[in-house]
Amino acid sequence: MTCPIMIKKIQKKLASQKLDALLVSAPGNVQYLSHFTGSNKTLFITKNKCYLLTDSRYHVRAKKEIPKSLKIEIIEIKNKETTFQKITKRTDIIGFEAKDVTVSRLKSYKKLLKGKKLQATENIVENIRITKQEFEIKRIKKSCEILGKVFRNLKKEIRPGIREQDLAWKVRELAYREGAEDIAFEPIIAFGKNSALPHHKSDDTRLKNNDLILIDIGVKYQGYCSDMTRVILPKNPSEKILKMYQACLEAKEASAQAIEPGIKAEKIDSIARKILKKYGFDRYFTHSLGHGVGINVHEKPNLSPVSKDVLRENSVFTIEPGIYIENLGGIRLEDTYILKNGRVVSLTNYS
Ligand SMILES: [Mn+2]
Repeated sequence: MTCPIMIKKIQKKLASQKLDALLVSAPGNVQYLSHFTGSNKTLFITKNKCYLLTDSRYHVRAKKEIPKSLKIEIIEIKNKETTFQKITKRTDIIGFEAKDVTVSRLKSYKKLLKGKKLQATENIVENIRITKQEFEIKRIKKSCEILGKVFRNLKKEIRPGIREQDLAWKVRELAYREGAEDIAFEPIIAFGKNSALPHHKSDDTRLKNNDLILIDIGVKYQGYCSDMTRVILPKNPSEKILKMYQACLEAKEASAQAIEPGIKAEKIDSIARKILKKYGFDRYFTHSLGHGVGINVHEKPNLSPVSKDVLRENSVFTIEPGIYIENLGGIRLEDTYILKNGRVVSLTNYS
């Protein structure tokens, strides 16, 4: 389960980016490399060493969670100046994660690392995370399995008059009951016209008889997320809603089928967009086709028109075409997929 090889991969990247060390601060990246789940954590990786910096609240927990085999030296910060002086002794050019470091943190890094050259980096760890390891795949599969159970039980709760927020709360309850450690994000439960907002905030809207129901939910299991969206159509849906559903389904299936290892994510996005265009709905598809899923519910690869990412063997990602028409309603169909043995398999295959 442990993987010193991942830290070695980062150390190799240091050389190619002309860095002596990298400060990893994005919580998902630190968790990925160290398995430490506490909230105060920074990794400092040099060409041959790796330190985890945390404070007195987390020191013991870090020792418990970080496998010895990773050879990460855990340092409890008592005095920032002396700690940073000690670990950066043999380094001159130090990379930091530009997408994570705030202006004020950069200011403090500059003060702490006086005399060193600080270099902005992007996606060093994120790009490695695109290819999932076996233990990660197991956890994601389990997370998706729990999500299926949550969805099945949630359907039993649906009845006229229930409020969106009642169902959203039920998702939490069912997730815990089925063995998830948490939900992966605030459940999106949208009735009727509310579904035209891609990320509607579940409110006190009550379910009426001929409402469609959009349910976008995800859970977390041992640190790993799942993500799925279903639309439950009313008994007598309008022609237009049926056509929207059909278009999303076709876009989702065609884009999933086109995936193979090494394909550009941007190309998959364009396949879905072309199908929606055929139906005349392309201008109502206002977000990306999908995103990677792992420690974060949104991570690389990004399946969008401007993405530079590539889908690889053992990538896990969503495909979620949507059509949103104000004052009418919205359809989004989403599954979490894995690219395994050259084939795309849905991990959330629940009807
Ligand atoms: Mn999603």
